[in-house]
Amino acid sequence: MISRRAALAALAAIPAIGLAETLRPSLTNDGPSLRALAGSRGIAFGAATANFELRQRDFTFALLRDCGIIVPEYELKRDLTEPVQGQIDFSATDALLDFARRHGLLIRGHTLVWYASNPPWLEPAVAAAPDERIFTDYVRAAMRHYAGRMHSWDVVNEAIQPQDGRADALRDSFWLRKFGPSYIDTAFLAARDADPSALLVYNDYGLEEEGAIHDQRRRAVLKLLEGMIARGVPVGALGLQGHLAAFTRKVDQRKLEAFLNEVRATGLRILITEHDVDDGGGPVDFITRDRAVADATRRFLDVALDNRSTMALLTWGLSDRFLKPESMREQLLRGTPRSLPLDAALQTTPMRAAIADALRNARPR
Ligand code: 9MR
Repeated sequence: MISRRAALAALAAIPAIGLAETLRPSLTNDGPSLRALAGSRGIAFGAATANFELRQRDFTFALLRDCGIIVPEYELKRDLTEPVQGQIDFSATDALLDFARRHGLLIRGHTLVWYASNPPWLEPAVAAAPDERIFTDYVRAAMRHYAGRMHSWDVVNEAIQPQDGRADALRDSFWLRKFGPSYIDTAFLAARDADPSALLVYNDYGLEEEGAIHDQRRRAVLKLLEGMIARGVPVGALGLQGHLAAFTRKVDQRKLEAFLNEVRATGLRILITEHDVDDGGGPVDFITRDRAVADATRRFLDVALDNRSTMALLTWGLSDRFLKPESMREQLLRGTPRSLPLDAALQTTPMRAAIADALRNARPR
């Protein structure tokens, strides 16, 4: 048996490997980083993240390799920033901003006025509010706190929902019920007041799919944006979330292209803000799933990055490591979902290769 002393001596004889080496995810044959590829085309590439993810050093290493921009996945939503009315706390996003500053990354703000992820006190407070200050004060507080430091802001999120049955397809949210359609303009005007140089974004989903409801979504979003521009409301960009599904839904390339051309014609910029691909409904075998996920990304980005108004691409998370399966049965059958550029072990996926190809094919802007 080898003595403890001999074992320690043998260990000591192993050449020291730098910390960075041991933490480095496998990079063999993956080519340039997505950040560099995107940058060479005048596009910012990045991902949503959270403070707890950045405490895992191997993940942080991978993020710093591929990302030039980050966005808080949930730490800048009102349920977390103002759990008690009047006590606003931006410290979680401050920490992300500090991380971004130290590493030379850009950071986006997500999101100010949304129907979801609000503290329980907000909805009754809105119903009882004498005026719009219940959201304009919040918008101003956030925008002033980060004035000059955010790449862009999702001011209003997901205000369209054709299923709610209104002629203008606006979502029947508690904001709309209290203040009427003008709450959207009011939020953008308050945002510009607080930080006149910020790029203000209207962010929504379901704009790339095939099907009648998605035709309605595209029409309604376009009408909303055109109306805002005509009224002098300072919207600067459309945020195209880009949540796709590999097996259950399909990108309509022709309609997406026509829609984005119309958005470009208004003079607005386009940001792909939350791209990921749901691999639900597919087979258990992950090679087939990975291929379908990458195909969906390719079909989407071939069109979305071809539009020269598209200036950023963010995925909704960088690694599958932090995704939760929908149920225990899913977990047992299929393991972790495979939806993002890096898998749970931080190995690159075919989706990352599809993103790299799409960036390579994009014309410089
Ligand atoms: O990914 C986000 C999840 O962690 C949060 O629990 C959830 C509610 O705040 O929001 C998710 O992100 C959503 C985003 O903010 C807006 N578009 C849809 C996203 C995915 O559901």
